[in-house]
Amino acid sequence: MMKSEVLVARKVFPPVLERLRRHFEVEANEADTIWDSAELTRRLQGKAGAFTTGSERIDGALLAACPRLRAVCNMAVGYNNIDVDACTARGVLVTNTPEVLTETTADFGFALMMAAARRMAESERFLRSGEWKKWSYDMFTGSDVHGSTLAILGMGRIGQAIARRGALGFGMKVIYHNRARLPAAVEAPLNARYVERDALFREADHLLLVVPYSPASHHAVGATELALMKPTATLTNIARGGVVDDAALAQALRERRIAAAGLDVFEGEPRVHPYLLAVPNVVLTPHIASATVATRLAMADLAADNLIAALGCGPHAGRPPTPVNPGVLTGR
Ligand code: 8YV
Repeated sequence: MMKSEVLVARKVFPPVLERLRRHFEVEANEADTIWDSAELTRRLQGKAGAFTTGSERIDGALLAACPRLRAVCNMAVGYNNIDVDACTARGVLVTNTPEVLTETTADFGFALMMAAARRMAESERFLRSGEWKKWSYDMFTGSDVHGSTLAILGMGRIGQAIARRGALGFGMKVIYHNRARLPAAVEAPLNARYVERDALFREADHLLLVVPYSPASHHAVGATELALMKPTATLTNIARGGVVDDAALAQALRERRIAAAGLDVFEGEPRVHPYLLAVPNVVLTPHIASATVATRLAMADLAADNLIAALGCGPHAGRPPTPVNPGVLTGR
């Protein structure tokens, strides 16, 4: 039987690529170049499947120009880089990588929040630059994490994993806001309290953003929300750039209207707003919340499993483990 052709749009772990090669004719991006949409469209000609990451944009125009495409398997839990409705309309299956990154990403979100609260990046820069001449009583005093109020916007899998760390490990009071209130059985072990949106910003000592990006969450945190926050509060974003208005945040940080921020994602990344680069009270990391070797491998393996099954190969042929638009499968 002729093997289907697939495109692996970014460099991945060699064993994952080898596994895909057992089932498909694979065009791989060994140079790990970021292709623009024209180049991506050109490379996808004749391909039945695509292994993508958050860096590739799959929209209606691309789909129209790639009529043989049947599956887009994203190596990410978020899929705001993909127009899912356009895919569904064309019978293209979309898959993502939930679960496998939950705990790793929660670890990082918590670490970033702690780094912001305890001014770790700012104080390290001070030490490295040779400015540390003496101890002083108020040098890099921050705000406590233990016993404080942890506010979570977006109480999905990762939000709940962060809440567990805060409630069970650090004695934090957990409040959250979500599209829908969680069942009491989920709230109870965390002592988590559902609050209205404004109350979340007002009551937060440490606010963590874990909402998926969509037009509804665009600039969910802007000047208005920042104005509600305590001057001692921190804000940590491990969700997506665009959930926060980065210019408004930089201004609030500069004017110390909130104490500090931890940011792993940015509007228009890998570009970072120059104002954010200029303020001291922010910890900046390059979208690495899921970046442990084990988790990235699990994500790549799951994306590969999805692609193999979506294109009718392997032991789970026709039953990819984590479809985003499973309705497409029933139509096949
Ligand atoms: C990825 C992420 O590193 O899973 C997600 O949604 O944001 C990260 O884990 C990134 O999207 C690369 O695909």
